[in-house]
Amino acid sequence: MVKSEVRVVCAHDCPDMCSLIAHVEDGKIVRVQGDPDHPYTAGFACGKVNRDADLVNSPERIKTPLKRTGPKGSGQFKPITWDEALDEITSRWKAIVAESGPLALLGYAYSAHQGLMNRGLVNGLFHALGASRLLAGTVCDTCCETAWEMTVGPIGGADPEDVVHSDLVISWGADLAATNVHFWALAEEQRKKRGVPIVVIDPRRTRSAKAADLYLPIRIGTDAALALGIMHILVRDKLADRDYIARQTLGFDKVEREILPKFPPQRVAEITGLAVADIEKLAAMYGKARAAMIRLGEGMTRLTHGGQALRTVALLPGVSGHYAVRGGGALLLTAASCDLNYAAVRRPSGPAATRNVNHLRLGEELLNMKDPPIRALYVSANNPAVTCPEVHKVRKGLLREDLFTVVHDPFMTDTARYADIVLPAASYLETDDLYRAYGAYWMQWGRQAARPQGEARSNFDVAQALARRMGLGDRIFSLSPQEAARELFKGATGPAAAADPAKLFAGEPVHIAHEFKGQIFKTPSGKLEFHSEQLVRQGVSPLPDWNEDPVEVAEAAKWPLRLLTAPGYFQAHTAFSGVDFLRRREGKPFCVLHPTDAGKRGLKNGDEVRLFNDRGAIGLMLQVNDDIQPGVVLVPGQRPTGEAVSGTINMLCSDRYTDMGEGATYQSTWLDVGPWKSS
Ligand SMILES: Nc1nc2c(c(=O)[nH]1)N[C@H]1C(S)=C(S)[C@@H](COP(=O)(O)OP(=O)(O)OC[C@H]3O[C@@H](n4cnc5c(=O)[nH]c(N)nc54)[C@H](O)[C@@H]3O)O[C@H]1N2
Ligand SMILES: Nc1nc2c(c(=O)[nH]1)N[C@H]1C(S)=C(S)[C@@H](COP(=O)(O)OP(=O)(O)OC[C@H]3O[C@@H](n4cnc5c(=O)[nH]c(N)nc54)[C@H](O)[C@@H]3O)O[C@H]1N2
Ligand code: SF4
Ligand SMILES: [Mo]
Repeated sequence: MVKSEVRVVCAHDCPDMCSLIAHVEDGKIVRVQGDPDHPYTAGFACGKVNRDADLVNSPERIKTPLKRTGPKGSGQFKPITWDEALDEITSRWKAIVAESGPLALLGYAYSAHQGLMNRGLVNGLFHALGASRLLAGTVCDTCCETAWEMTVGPIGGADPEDVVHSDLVISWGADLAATNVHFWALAEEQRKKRGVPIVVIDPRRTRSAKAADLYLPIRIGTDAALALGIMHILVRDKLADRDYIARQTLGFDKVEREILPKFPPQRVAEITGLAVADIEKLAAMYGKARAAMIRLGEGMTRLTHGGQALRTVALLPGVSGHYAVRGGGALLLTAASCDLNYAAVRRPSGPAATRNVNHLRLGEELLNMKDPPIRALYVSANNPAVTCPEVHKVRKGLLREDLFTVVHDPFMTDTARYADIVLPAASYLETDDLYRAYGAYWMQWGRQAARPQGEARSNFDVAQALARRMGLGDRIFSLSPQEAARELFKGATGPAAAADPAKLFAGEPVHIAHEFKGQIFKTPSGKLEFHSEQLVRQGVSPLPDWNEDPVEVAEAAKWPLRLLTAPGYFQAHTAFSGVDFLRRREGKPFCVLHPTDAGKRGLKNGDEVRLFNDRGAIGLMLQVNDDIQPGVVLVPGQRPTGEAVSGTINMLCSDRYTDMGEGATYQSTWLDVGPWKSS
């Protein structure tokens, strides 16, 4: 037996970007474990990825290209060869382009493979073709990203490893024990070694909240009010850093005059549902800390006023002055500080602008876009028939007889069932790629550890094959993954540009943190912007504030429960649904109600229940516990329809936009829950 250990990089959509060791026996991956030699991810992988040998070797993987034989959506296919599949795809695309122009094509690819080649080159293909352009990520992080950019600028936040210098850690709208396990481990170590307190602000008593020194069960959508309340107290108690405010920030005087008087602790308590004593306690801890690090989550941004919430919290370290201190400040994302030449892969050629399609409005655009309508859709590393809001519309769009749909995925997903052609995708363990973390300052080359299962091919490989058949002559479509990765360094700046290619391509993790000189602001003023002219131009209030959203108020008057959505521990979206062990660990798709709400409805733990609103009804299992608040229904993750009693949660969520970044508003969903049987 030939045994080997290959150093690889986890490509799942996760801030940590673990370095991993794949154990290979006779060409088969038998085990995946954390790499002990990585300074940050430090030898352990999460509970999901410890099972990634099961993911690659899953009997549910698609082995060959498939062509539809039954009606759309029926899931009836026959195997075909790669040549047949690629010929059919490109001859259909060429005919569509000849009749309707390239705008009739849409590439729909997102983040399930985080590798810069396998993620980027699919976009590069459609960019070069001049197709309609996907505004990718609106289902996920464009709201928080835009809110951060309007406040701090397009630049990374605090280095999570600097938490060794922090004297207070605040996890604000993130369940770190689920979604950022290495930061969580490092923060807990600081608590054990140095007594650094951890505060968690979350409407749900998460694993992280249960382990926290102070837990604030905030009402959904009220974070801006809490942050303004803390600012109010900092000013009142003379804990604001006036020198820092004068030197590094813009517009605080207006906030102090016009906004803060509206947010005394008593009013903040009424809005947030928190006790005045807890608000005072948090403000005192924060104001007296020397270096408080706020880990900002995306949780608070998945609703109508989400941008305003994140922006307001991101302003807090400007009042305390903690942005100047190592171990202080705020961390949302880090990727914007890695200045590689991404255009080489993502935009090799093609028009500067075409026609935009918002990622979360896929259903709407498939049904209603005109001149020309979308006639060909290529989905890669994305499962919109489950993960996109208004799933009914998405599925209706995918049923269009005049739409030619190709899905590239390792598994037969709900989306793939609607395809005309399904292509088997290689997993990250079967591909070469370059990675840079989005929640830490690391970059690493990940080597292919095994040959792809069956006839599976990587995103990179398929994008190149399609490009060549479409007659695109750009060099990037004929380079190897490593040659293509080298293109990213041409014209790159900062620590990533200084990486030694010999070490990098040998698989060594490369640290890409800038030297710490305090948080840099890349806003138009070069300062932290309490007042934002950019927001004025977007028609959004330029100052941080908290107001009720009239649409939410109207919905709340109609329906008794608000949706709370959060990642699953063992099922990250749908990417692990091909692993039987993890499916069983997560359990059948479920929702959670507070005992009061369950009692009122005569429902008990383990019941099958019906969740419904104006958009439709779905069926899930019920768990009853007081980790969530009355008036809320928690639905963790998004799960395929086949696993649930019936349907999937995005059947109940609208495709309305957030206030900033045109992001998704899953949590601006109101509904009711009743017994399943009576429906
Ligand atoms: N209601 C509700 N909906 C949500 C959210 C929520 O909180 N609530 N969260 C949103 C967020 S944050 C996100 S990021 C999205 C995620 O939604 P999606 O981007 O759709 O993510 P996944 O479900 O992970 O699906 C990715 C698909 O990619 C496939 N895949 C994995 N690796 C590869 C590969 O290397 N190549 C190819 N071609 N395919 C691959 C997987 O098998 C899977 O079918 O969902 C969003 N939807
Ligand atoms: N295990 C696992 N890991 C994942 C994922 C996964 O699905 N599973 N998904 C990956 C992806 S694509 C993403 S985008 C990231 C997401 O990661 P993040 O968005 O950074 O944070 P989450 O851990 O999702 O935390 C969301 C938390 O916010 C809370 N929350 C909801 N509404 C509010 C609110 O109004 N205010 C406050 N303060 N809190 C609120 C929720 O209860 C939840 O605990 O995680 C990535 N990592
Ligand atoms: S913690 Fe994140 S990066 Fe690490 S193995 Fe798990 S999913 Fe991958
Ligand atoms: Mo996401």
